[in-house]
Amino acid sequence: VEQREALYQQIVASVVAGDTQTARQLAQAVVEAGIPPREAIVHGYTRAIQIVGDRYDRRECFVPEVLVAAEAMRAGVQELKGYLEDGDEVSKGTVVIASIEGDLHDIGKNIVALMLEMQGYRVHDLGRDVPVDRVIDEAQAQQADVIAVSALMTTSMKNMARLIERLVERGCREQFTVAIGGAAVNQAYCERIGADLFAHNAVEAVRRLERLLKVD
Ligand code: B12
Repeated sequence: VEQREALYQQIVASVVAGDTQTARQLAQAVVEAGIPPREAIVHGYTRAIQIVGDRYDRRECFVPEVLVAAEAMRAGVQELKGYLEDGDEVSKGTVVIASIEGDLHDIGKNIVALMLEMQGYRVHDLGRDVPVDRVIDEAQAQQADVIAVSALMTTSMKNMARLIERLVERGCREQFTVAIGGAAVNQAYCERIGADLFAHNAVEAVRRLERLLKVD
């Protein structure tokens, strides 16, 4: 247990430092030590990016640091993904996720996608700047339970309202739980446009979704 915690701390340090090579090597160390990849992702890689995000919010670091940390996280997680056993676990539901039309920011969206995947959801990531109607097309094609969209700009957040409108116009609003997030939006906006869920961060997103889907 101590060995694991020590390894997690090394992972956190490597990601925070944006040291991609070490982050990748430590993923190999995880595999060799027989530690479940899922655990290392949650307690190492995603914990690290959370720390970097918090630092950014407190203005203790800048965009380049966030970007290299995200890259280091991606490298480590990529390495571990091959070892995730995708067996017996029943999916908790299918999520179609995207950065909304007009928005190229995807670091936060990627973290949310990763966390949901780690928690047992089937996640279809459509990428960034995804047209509203394409999001809906994919959600229908995948028979998704949840549509999750991210917006970091006041210009692109409007397309979340359009997404809801289009769902209503296309007669399929009731088929999906719509989750929104990203620094541009908040709970009040969520309620105003008639989305189902807002969360400040990826951990809260998972928790709230869990609660919401259970009630349904
Ligand atoms: C990094 C960054 C970039 C990078 C993006 C790289 C990438 N691959 O994503 C680059 C340099 C490319 C970039 C470009 C631009 N950017 Co920029 N960028 C940022 C910055 C500094 C950080 C964003 C970030 O990654 N944060 C870290 C992540 C982890 O946090 P997060 O995204 O909020 O995600 C968390 C939560 O919000 C939540 N969450 C996120 N998504 C979702 C989804 C769901 C469903 C849920 C439940 C939760 C959830 O969980 C996440 C994890 O905890 C912000 C500043 C800021 N305060 O946000 C500006 C910012 C968002 N950018 C801004 C702007 C203006 C731009 C540009 C237009 C700049 C330009 N003139 O070219 C372009 C935009 C191009 C476009 N069309 O999108 C403005 C937006 C202003 C506004 N209010 O509209 C900001 C706020 C900076 C500022 N203060 O002016 N940017």
